[in-house]
Amino acid sequence: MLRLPRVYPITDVGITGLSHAEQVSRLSDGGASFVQLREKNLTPRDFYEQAKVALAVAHSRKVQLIINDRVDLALALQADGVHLGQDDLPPEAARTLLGPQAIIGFSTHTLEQARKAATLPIDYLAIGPIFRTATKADTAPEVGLAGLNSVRGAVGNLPLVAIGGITPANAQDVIEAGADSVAMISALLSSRNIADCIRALLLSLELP
Ligand code: 3NM
Repeated sequence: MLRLPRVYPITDVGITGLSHAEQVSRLSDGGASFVQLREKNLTPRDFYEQAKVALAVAHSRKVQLIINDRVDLALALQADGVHLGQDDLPPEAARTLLGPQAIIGFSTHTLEQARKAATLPIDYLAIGPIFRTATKADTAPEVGLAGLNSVRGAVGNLPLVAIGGITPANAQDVIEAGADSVAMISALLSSRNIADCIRALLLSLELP
């Protein structure tokens, strides 16, 4: 079973003004061992080129790197895995293409979706948005801490990542409500020092 770090950082070029590779480098400086590359604006070709550099940085630092949405890029780059949304290639198809070793994560937004997802060939489930977020447009309604707790109960011991509106101030509550890991974009990437921010978070949320 996949053991995720307590903090699940996701890159965002718009927020940081930094390349994906530079973000991986700073996150790794702060102790990140797992990063998702998320890119919503570049062409597949440009994302491929940027992700290639980011992956070289990640693997030189023993950081696992997964690609948001794009199974083709994950496959072409030999990334560690892919994170899929409800409208991406189905997880079963991604598993067939990427093989048994790849990490496959899957986003859900309701208890019902989470229940269904628990039977799929995935390594972890994401549920969100937990709180209101400005980072992603058109999100589903907020799940809240009580909703997160219900999802935890419904998916057994499948690794569970909470996402959406999570900050250093509420991360502990999110873990206590049942998340194994907290995904963070804006609260982490808009901090003055990304490495210091994730280092402090990892320390404060340490696994038992
Ligand atoms: N997915 P922030 S919410 C990428 O609900 C993403 O599935 C969500 O960014 C979902 O940490 C979200 O800045 C944005 O709130 C998370």
